Amino acid sequence: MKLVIANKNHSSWSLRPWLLLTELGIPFEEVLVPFGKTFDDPEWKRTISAFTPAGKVPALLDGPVQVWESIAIMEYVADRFPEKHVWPSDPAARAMARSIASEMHAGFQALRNACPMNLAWEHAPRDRGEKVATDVARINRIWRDARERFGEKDPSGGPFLFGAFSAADAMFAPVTTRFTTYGIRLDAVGEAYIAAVQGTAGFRSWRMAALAEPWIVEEDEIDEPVLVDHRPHLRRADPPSRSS
Ligand SMILES: N[C@@H](CCC(=O)N[C@@H](CS)C(=O)NCC(=O)O)C(=O)O
Repeated sequence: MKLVIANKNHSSWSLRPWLLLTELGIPFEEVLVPFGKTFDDPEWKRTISAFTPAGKVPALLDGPVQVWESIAIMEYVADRFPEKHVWPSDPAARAMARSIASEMHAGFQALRNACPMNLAWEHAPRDRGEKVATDVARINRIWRDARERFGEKDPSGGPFLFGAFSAADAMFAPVTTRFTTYGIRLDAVGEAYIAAVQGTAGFRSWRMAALAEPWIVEEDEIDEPVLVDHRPHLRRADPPSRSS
């Protein structure tokens, strides 16, 4: 199988299936097509369109089978590798896992727009508006509910939403980085969950590769003072073009 992705520093959708495959120990070949200066760079679109009719990443190629949309990729992997337990085995846990994964896939636009994924920097906390605060509160609530109802009772004893790592964790992994990057604090359950996701071998390896990337995508670099620069070797030529 080949997984087509883009820049690890910026492509939150790419991270989701990549982390799922990596954490579940499913072998795949990574094909990374770096964005141009913007996300709709025509050259990038042309290259990506050879892999997926949707012209976006991620895309999974399995022989003649093409799968796109992160959630469809996860369902394909679940069908293809039933022994890997992409979703929790318990039907009630699985129902919640699919519900919250879908909620993530379709929602939280305010948070996603205001706080683009960027593993390179950390910014000072600040009021990012009511809609962002509503998204943050809902995500914290989801994590708390999943841990209380299922995660804490799972025989695996794992620290993830449903105990053992599942597709639900892969869907929320990029959000954990937004909280870190933008200094957004959660309750104790939320903070422990962020540490668990970011402590996985898969996430640490993704992050290391992201910080070593030589690319800047101006669209996703926000105009705020940088408290911590995890990529000091890479200085942008021009000031950021966008403020949030
Ligand atoms: N709903 C899609 C979103 C995919 C997406 O927007 N990917 C971004 C990269 S993180 C992309 O390809 N952007 C390029 C574009 O929109 O042209 C999914 O779940 O896979």
